[in-house]
Amino acid sequence: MLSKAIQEALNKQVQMEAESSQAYLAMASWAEIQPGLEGVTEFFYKQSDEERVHELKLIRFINERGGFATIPPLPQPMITFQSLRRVFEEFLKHELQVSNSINDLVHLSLQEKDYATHNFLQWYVNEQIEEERTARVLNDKLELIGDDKSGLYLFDRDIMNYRGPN
Ligand code: OFO
Repeated sequence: MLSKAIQEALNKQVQMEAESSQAYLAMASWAEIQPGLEGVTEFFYKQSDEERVHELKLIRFINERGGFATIPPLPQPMITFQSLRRVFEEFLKHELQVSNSINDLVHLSLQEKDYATHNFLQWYVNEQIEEERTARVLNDKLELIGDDKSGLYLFDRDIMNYRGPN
């Protein structure tokens, strides 16, 4: 059985994952109407889908453990961006927030001696290592590329195959 504090914190995480999914959906939609960003578009549609999977996983866990997962209302995410750089800066910023939130949850699960939740959260801990790394690498690449058009062309072409250095 989940404690009240854990249930509340897990539900907050449901909201965060749903907001991530919305934020990346907005990035995908913005990229889709820019010329030549087909790769970036697909990348963010896929990121958005993954965040929804993260959300669902939490919902199922909360309910399976005798809690009640509450589906949250969502604010509108950022929908327009001054540049591709800005999109990826936001992506990294967002993932860092998610990591912080997961870390707080892990901390709480230990405080509450909820080892099942602690165990469940390890999947998210590992996922965040990957996501943060991806976001950092892509930001570094964009910084190197600057305004170089052929660099941006290759960035867009390669991003769909980018899975991180593992
Ligand atoms: Fe990338 O945020 Fe979910 O876990």
